[in-house]
Amino acid sequence: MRINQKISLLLLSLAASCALADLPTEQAVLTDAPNVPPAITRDHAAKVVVNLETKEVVKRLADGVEYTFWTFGGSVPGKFIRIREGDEVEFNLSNHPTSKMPHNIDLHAVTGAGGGAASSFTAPGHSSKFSFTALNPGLYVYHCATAPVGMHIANGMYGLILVQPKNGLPKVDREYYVMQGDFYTKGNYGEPGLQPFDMSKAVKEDADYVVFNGAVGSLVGDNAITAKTGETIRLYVGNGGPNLVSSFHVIGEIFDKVYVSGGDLVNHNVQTELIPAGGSSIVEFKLEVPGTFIMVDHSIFRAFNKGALGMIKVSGPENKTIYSGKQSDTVYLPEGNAIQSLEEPVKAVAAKSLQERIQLGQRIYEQNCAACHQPTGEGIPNAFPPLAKSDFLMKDKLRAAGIVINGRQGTIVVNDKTFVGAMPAFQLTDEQIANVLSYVTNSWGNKSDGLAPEDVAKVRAKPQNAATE
Ligand code: HEC
Ligand SMILES: [Cu+2]
Repeated sequence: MRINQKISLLLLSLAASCALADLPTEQAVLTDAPNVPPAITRDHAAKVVVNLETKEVVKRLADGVEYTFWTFGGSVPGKFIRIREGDEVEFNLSNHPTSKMPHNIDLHAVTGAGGGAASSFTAPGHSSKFSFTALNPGLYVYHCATAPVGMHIANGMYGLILVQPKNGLPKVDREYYVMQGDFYTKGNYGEPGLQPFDMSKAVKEDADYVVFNGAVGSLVGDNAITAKTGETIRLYVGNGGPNLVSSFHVIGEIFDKVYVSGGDLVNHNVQTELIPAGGSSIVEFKLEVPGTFIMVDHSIFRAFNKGALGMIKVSGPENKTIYSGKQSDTVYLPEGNAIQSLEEPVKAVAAKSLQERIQLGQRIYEQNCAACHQPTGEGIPNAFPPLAKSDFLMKDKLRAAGIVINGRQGTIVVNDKTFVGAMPAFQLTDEQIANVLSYVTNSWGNKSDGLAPEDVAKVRAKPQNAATE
């Protein structure tokens, strides 16, 4: 290299760094969900260096189910980045040498073509550098934008960057990072093993999993986020998609304050916040009472059947005025003293065999008895006696028919356990009672030759025989 070339290169690099020269430099603190970097307290802009690594990793998607996630920083969602409005960000994206794919990053916080995508395109084992100035405050999604874009996002390549407003955000007691995403696997929900990505399900938007923070149960049980009564918490909520919009809701709480779409429009008293794919929201609420508060996507099958369920465990003293808890549970018997079956009496088809009786009896059981004695016949300790392997039931089936016809209250001993309660009388036909008792005396380990309607008719003729023992 000739000497004048060297000098001109030196001048060039001096000119390039000149704009940043008067700003102090600092390293960005990055965190994994559900943690959020500490609030930025400085009152001036800085040059902030962000080092982020893309990495392809096999991790748990659900119990027994693994998935090859493509990540920003080793987990889904990607690292939370926190900067301040006006900061100049030097962004270094490194793609781990073991990656099979090139990756890049499109930060929605960037003003500039592609949000950084073209400038950050990085092959495995390479690093790219670009810079931007954070002009707009707000909570922004970032994601990979390498073709096929949908596939990179579907594999988990998204995260949040908070551009803290110049004047900061009001102080709260705790901040957490929650990000929803939908996943598409060859096997259906829960099918075990290492599940490959399913492109055709993704195109059809037919998600097998909809989860918070990259896996079913990542915010449940011991992994729940926590707080104490009297505290105010702030959730930075993002939605990576790739396809589905989130109806974000916390059961038993109301968002006192919402920064709509992660911007500076503040809404109050919100039950469910709509978070678009590639969008965000900041929600805040004070915790007045203890308990476990469930976070869901209120497109509710996603919560209970696809994984979009998390928990906030709040400890502290009760406040019975704000929420009493259950105050009583009494027997409710409208219109006289017997339960009118909602089912039409079976008139036409009478069961012919014990097998048919058991079959018909099952539906009667589920509609009339299961609420107390439980679908499994096990009852509830100290409240409802078991029918499964009940010595009391199996000793005398006719007595049981009397209990269904007339009800029963007082003390009863079943399998050496004492129960004190009341069972209402049922307005069921002889046929229905014969069927339901044929079912319960032939289920869950019980065995008998069942009851016929004539047996029940005989008991009915002698109404008070089973009311008390
Ligand atoms: C509202 C709750 C409730 C419902 C509904 C109910 N039971 Fe009961 N059942 C009880 C209680 C409570 C007792 C114990 C009563 C006592 O303490 O004397 C009992 C006792 C019994 C017993 C005797 C105890 C045993 O475990 O063997 C039988 C048999 C029985 N129920 C069958 C039925 C059948 C069949 C139905 C549906 C037609 C039914 N019950 C619906 C609450 C209920
Ligand atoms: Cu990518």
